[in-house]
Amino acid sequence: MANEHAPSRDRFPAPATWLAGVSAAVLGAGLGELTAASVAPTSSPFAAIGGALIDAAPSWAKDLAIALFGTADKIALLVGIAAVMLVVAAVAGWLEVRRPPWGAGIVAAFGMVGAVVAVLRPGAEGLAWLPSVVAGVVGAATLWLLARRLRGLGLRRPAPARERTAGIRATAAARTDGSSPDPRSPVASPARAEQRGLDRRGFFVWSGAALAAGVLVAIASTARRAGSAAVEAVRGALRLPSPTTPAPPIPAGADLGIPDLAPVVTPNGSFYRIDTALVVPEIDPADWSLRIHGMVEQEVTITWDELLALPLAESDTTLACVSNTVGGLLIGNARWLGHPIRELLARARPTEDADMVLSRSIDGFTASTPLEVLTDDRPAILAVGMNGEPLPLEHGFPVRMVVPGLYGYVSATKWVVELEVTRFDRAKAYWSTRGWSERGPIKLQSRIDVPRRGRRLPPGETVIAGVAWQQHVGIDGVEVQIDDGPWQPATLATAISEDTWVQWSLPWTAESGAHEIRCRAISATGEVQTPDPAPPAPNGAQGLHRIRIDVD
Ligand SMILES: Nc1nc2c(c(=O)[nH]1)N[C@H]1C(S)=C(S)[C@@H](COP(=O)(O)O)O[C@H]1N2
Ligand SMILES: [Mo]
Repeated sequence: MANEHAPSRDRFPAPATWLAGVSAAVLGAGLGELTAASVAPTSSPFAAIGGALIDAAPSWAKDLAIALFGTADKIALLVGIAAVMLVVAAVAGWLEVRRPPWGAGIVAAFGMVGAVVAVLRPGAEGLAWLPSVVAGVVGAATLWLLARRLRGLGLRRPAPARERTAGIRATAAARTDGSSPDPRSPVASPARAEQRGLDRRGFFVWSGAALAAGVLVAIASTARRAGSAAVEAVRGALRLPSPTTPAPPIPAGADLGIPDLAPVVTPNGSFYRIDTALVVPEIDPADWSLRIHGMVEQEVTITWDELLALPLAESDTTLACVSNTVGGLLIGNARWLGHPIRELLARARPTEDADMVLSRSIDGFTASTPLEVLTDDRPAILAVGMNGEPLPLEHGFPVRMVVPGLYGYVSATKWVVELEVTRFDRAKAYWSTRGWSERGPIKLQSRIDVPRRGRRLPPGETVIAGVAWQQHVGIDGVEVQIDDGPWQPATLATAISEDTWVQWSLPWTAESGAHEIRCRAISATGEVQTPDPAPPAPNGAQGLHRIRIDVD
């Protein structure tokens, strides 16, 4: 190497220290993921810290994440955490070389914080602390070794005496064979130089190996998790009983079959998913039970087998997320199979003064649903089936709530394990403590799906079409306005029920030029959708959906 005999001060490239930090952290994180995959799936260092961040995030941050990344918000969060981790790791590497043992200390401290956070997560496994401890210990030890190698290369800037003494003391205390010469002494002989070249290569080989091993182990453990999804296998083998009360077939005229128009029944694979769970809870139905307690005369606990033995009814209900913006896609319609919550509450006999049911999922999420909504005649159910199959894992397997008329955050608890009968003035649900309205009836809304926004159209005969909804109220009409023209009534498709959205369409002779199209719904009670815009927080977006279209 050309500069082998140059003064040593510049031979110590900062990137080498960063590499030491990053390699050590990646190896630690990889082994942490492996440990998690083996003993505590929801407690990987990433999942624990990410989950805590999601819970700690203010609601504007949640809005922003959903606005920016939609249903990819969780991936964005994990990428963000990884990026921060890499920066911290690089800094730790730099520190460990210059001020041992601060760098290794930082890595170890990160692991310990991860362990504490993991243990405190709702639904944490017994060994929740282990993956983060493994990550911290492996990361710190690896960094200590790599940094010692780097320092051993004598590549350090000549340090002020005080710091140097401290460094020597730390190294001396750590070294086991006192025989090796102080490697930081200035190098003069060619043999020594050659030796240093080897050492330097050794450093890069070891760092690279740690980095590669960490990445490989992380990938392998993710694959292992997916491959070992025992609950997915249980779900696959499951045959749900046929409904005691089947729903009538979807009416022939319910789906207009227009390309690009949302199908009236949303396939499970394209059903929107919104929740706070970084790792989807895996509940074996055999271990599932639901406890109804609180302001009741009789506590009730029901197991999976008991639930399946009860009468199961099919119902069509459109779920909508309160974070859905005007024109947004966080809404879907499915045929659910389940048992009325009303019946189970009747067994528990809520006391006179109760007015709310706080449902809780296995991962600690809660929703506050008015007691009256769960006891009136609507199909508010404990659902086990979705579009003819057991609930997909990410939609709440094995049991979730489905309640027509309310946004999901106050009604649609997935992986539900507890119903606490209580009062609105005594308990607050997950999103209500974060600034969202404690009650969330769905607002009257409509959306234009066709023509697709931003698409160029040839002039001539075409069709405008979309969906409209106000669950448990129903839709009586949709009107469309093109540019400054009059509001024209669209034709409604046959509604499945008042609990579902309905498709609508209007023929249109498109003329060349730019056009703006707006729509508004009219509810079964005669309410006309308001043009006054409002953002999703705190109780649902409102305003008119409008699209701009260029006709050639
Ligand atoms: N356990 C749990 N259930 C939950 C949530 C959650 O974060 N955790 N989110 C709710 C919200 S905000 C919505 S909109 C619906 C979405 O249901 P889906 O993902 O099946 O579409 O689930 C609800 N149930
Ligand atoms: Mo939601």
